[in-house]
Amino acid sequence: MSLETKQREQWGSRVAFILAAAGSAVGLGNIWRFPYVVGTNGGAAFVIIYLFIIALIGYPMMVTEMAIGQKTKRNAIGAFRDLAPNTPWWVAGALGVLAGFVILSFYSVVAGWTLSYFFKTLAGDLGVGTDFVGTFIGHITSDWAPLFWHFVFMGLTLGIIGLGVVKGIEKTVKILMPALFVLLIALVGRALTLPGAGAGVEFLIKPDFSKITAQSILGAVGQAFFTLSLGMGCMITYGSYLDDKENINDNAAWVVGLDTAVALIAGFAIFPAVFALGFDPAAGGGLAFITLPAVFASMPGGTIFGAAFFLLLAVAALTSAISLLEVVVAYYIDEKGWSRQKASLIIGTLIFILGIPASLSMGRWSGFTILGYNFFDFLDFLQESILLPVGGLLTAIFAGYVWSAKKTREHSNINKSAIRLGTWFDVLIMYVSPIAVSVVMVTGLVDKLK
Ligand code: ILE
Repeated sequence: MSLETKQREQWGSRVAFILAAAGSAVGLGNIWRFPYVVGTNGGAAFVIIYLFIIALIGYPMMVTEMAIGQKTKRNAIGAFRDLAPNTPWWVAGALGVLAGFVILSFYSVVAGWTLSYFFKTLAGDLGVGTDFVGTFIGHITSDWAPLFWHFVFMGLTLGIIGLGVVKGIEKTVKILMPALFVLLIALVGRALTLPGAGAGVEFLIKPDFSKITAQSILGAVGQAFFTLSLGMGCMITYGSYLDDKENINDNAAWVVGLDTAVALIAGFAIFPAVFALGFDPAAGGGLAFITLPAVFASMPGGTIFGAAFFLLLAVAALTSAISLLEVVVAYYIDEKGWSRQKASLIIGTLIFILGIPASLSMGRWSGFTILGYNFFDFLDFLQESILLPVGGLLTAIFAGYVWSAKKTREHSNINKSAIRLGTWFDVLIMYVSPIAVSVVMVTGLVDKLK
């Protein structure tokens, strides 16, 4: 059914919107990526810089994307068309839709690993004496197992999106988000009571600024966009289902606050355990799949806590994946008049297909490279270095200069809210965000391509 015959869905309540948007933000980015980025960038000093970036760039960009969605009630591309008809600004939204498509294809592969690790841990396959590096490499380089779990994960994602905003997304996040918080708190409790956990806490709260390099600042900006689901159309799309009576400012603060809290709590669940058991905090992307299983294997109650951890990762990934698929599906529903079921099935299947070479590029197809990257890393490079920064930059310029900072601010200030946007918002959206994002993008690209 097209827009003319069917009313656009709306979130059932303010809490539903906050949980859905926080569900989008909180994902592999918080629990898998944040700890390892902190670990490889020296700990507390990086966390402090990251918090500044979240406040100065993350929050204003979150407000902006939600405001664009709420104001226009359109998908990411339609929203820009609506605010600036007959101009090429729709390209900013198109980058978001493309980012949603590309990110989900490899995000689902990683989410599949977490599902598989959940069952492996539960079955006791990751006990003391396991070769954790070998097991991980063996898993991701094999043909069928990762593809099977990628298939299962994409199936869940498209099933939920096929059900719709209220019956699918809202119902799912209302159950899974509270479950996620409970699991996370249980894990922190376990980690902090391990003997020797103090060193991990110290790593997160005692800054050593000599460890900060230009690269770590770039890393912090990239992490902020990824973790807050900015530049990928998610917050525009979710904002488009938000009633006009709802305020943006406080809701955006809740989402940014919850996302940041989960990342920090995940850090407090992981580093105390890593330090208590003498592992390397700078293990990189393998932290969650190599170091942590080793940690779990060597601690009392490890099977249960290990399984809980991977379940937590999978749940967080699912509430993010649905928001990425919704970005693309909403476009086909709004602009092409497709039914929700048709759009979910077709787009979900195409994303699954794009994920196949991403998964196989870890093993059988590792010889195939683009710009020196295997296919998985190429997709990651594409989103991190091009799609998100260019999309984010265009969105900031659009809000600051085309729709105008004043109008963006006035729209966000319409309803009663505890936080009021003042001219400080104009400065952040017109100067701070675009300049910071441009510098990060150019420096990052020069560094990567040299
Ligand atoms: N924000 C989420 C995360 O941190 C997803 C990023 C949507 C692609 O994992």
